[in-house]
Amino acid sequence: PADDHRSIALIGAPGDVAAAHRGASMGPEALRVAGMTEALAEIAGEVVDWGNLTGPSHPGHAPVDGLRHLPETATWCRGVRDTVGEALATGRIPVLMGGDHALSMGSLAAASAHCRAAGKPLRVLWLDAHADFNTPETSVSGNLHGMPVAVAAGLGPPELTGLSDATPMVPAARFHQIGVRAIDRLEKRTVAAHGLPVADMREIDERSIRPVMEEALAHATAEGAHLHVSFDVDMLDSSVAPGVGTRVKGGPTYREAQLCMEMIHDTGLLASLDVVELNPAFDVHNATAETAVEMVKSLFGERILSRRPQ
Ligand code: B3U
Ligand code: MN
Ligand code: MN
Repeated sequence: PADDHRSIALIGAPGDVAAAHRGASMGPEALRVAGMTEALAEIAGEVVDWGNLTGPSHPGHAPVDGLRHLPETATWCRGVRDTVGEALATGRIPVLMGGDHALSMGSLAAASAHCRAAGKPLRVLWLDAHADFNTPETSVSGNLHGMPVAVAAGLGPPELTGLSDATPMVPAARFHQIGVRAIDRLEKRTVAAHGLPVADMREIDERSIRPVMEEALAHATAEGAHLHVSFDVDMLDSSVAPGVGTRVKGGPTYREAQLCMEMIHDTGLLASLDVVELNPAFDVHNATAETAVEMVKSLFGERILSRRPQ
């Protein structure tokens, strides 16, 4: 299955209303400048760039009831949900280029609706330095890009949990998080209370990346699931990926992250993808965007050398 060439829809979502720092809105263009379209065309076959969605710009408001820019975030997410849904309905692999990570609530709403209609199990691989499992009660910042996993799991304001007809759109147990090393104090309690499957950096240090990834992917493989990958670029060690709003030390190296991507490709199950939180305002000569494109190439099957199945 690893070699079937499904057509890809590239979807730009230049929204940064849910992030701590402005600038993720420049992400889609920086990824295009770094060669995203050409790379996918070369490796994966047919790619159509659907251009950019539009939505509210960053209002610069303070949080209201523990949430900053809730109506603006919901507007962006509805646009993402509908467009990602259209790509899935027409048999394409949607590649969402953010934008901040709150936009993934839109792609998860779409993936979950698609899977329910098709009777397919959904698994989500969340590659991130953060667990993004805050709620208005636990968040220190009020920023919604720290909350998308909680919202998908049914925790959060109805304006967002209601993006999907089904609540929760994705139960906590159907996530696998890789690379996590920054969780807020109260957020940790929610992660534990809901049994969110997190492979934190200590686990990766102790066991190494390959067995951790094998375990995370085993469930999806056993089920023949629709695998949604949500790639927050800040998952990468901050020395490799400075161009993000919240840099965190101690993440996977370039090679460890490449192995993650290669192993995901080998399952043949990748069915939808987010590339989010790239912030060109913090980048150095677009190097983080280029690194993100190199990761996406491996996700879609680029190999150093071809090899026999292991
Ligand atoms: N957990 C913090 C920081 C954060 C989460 N996601 C990002 N930063 N990119 C928060 O604000 O919720
Ligand atoms: Mn994130
Ligand atoms: Mn993050």
